[in-house]
Amino acid sequence: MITSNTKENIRNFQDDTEEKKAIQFEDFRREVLNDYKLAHLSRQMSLLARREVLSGKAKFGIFGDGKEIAQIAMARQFKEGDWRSGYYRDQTFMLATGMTTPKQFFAMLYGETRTELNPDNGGRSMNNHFGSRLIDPDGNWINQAENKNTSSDISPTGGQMPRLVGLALASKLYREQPELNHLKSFSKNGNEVAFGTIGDASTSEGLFFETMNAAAVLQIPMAVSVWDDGYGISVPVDLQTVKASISKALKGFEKQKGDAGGILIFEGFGWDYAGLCQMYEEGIRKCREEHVPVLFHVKELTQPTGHSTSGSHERYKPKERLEWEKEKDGLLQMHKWILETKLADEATLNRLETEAQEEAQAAQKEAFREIMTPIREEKTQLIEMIRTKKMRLPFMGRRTDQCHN
Ligand SMILES: Cc1ncc(C[n+]2csc(CCOP(=O)(O)OP(=O)(O)O)c2C)c(N)n1
Ligand SMILES: [Mg+2]
Repeated sequence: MITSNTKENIRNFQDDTEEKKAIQFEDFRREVLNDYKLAHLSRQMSLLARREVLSGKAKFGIFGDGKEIAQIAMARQFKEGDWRSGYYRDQTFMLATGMTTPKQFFAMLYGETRTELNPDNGGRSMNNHFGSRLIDPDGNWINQAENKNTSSDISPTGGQMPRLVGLALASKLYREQPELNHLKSFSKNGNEVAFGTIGDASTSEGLFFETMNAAAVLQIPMAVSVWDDGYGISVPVDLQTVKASISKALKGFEKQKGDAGGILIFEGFGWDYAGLCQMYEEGIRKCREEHVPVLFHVKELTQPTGHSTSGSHERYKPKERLEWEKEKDGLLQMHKWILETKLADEATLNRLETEAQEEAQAAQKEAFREIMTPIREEKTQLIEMIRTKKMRLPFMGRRTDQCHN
């Protein structure tokens, strides 16, 4: 089985037997190309969804474009029993872990209220606000140890943080308290990790610091990723975070040799697929096995379509920054890396991009058809009622065919 440790894998191929090497390489190549296609699928979903909002078919949209590669690397370490508490940028992670589908993403965008079509929030929250169902239709707990779980996103940024302490502390208690051993559907001996995500600007909130401090003291399996795209809407990071870097700001929290408390701090670049895969593998292994909290500071992320459908980042980002963002786009960088490492040729990558685009379009069309079908049926019924004058008008208390004018 190929692990996500991509740099190591490339090195290991050199020491193995020819046959094993060929099988391993093929598996590895397939995984990388699947990730590449998924990144493009998610990007196409963001682009299409923005168009849907701007053309009036949905009210508002906030998406995960620019954060695809890092989320795929994080998702590789997310296992059954784990929990996420994150925010509206995480669509790629949700797709990569199988916790949502492209069609559900569009159903959420359109505000679909039927939970079978929009299980994440049933139209009760904004788009890209995810959530797992925890109770089955009979009111029983769904087995959390066998499922991948996400707590419900909320719109106040930073609000997802404190609950991570509870989720991660639960795993510590399940591991340490024998009297909790029988609760098999909630934990597998406390081997779960609570994955958190937060934007660079939102780390300025008190909730973030309280969460990091509590986890550092309690030594619980909590892994927080900061998606650092250098902005909180129009506010650049140097006006928001001391030293313009949350990993520098948290240096005093860092666990040193011999320290009882503290967190591990990792830094990675949002466009470096291989480096991110390696970073998450190492960090999550320590977090899961040793119950030490981890901070992943993912820097140099981009935001190709801007903060949300309510604005245009071209109006506040300098020209140089916009150009830099194009160059550092994770999808473009991954494309270059695949060609450089000769994992695939240009034609293969182009084919995957086309397939991704077609899948996004099909999902969008189907979700729109599903939300519109009952609305159109109701409209037809209403027209029919008016036409046959059988409608009771509430303000008249009479049927339309009893009205004189
Ligand atoms: C408590 C709170 N304050 C303000 C807002 C409005 N708001 C929504 S997103 C956002 C910026 C967040 O920036 P960042 O944390 O860097 O995340 P990004 O969107 O860049 O990924 C703000 C200020 C909010 N939703 N909640
Ligand atoms: Mg930001």
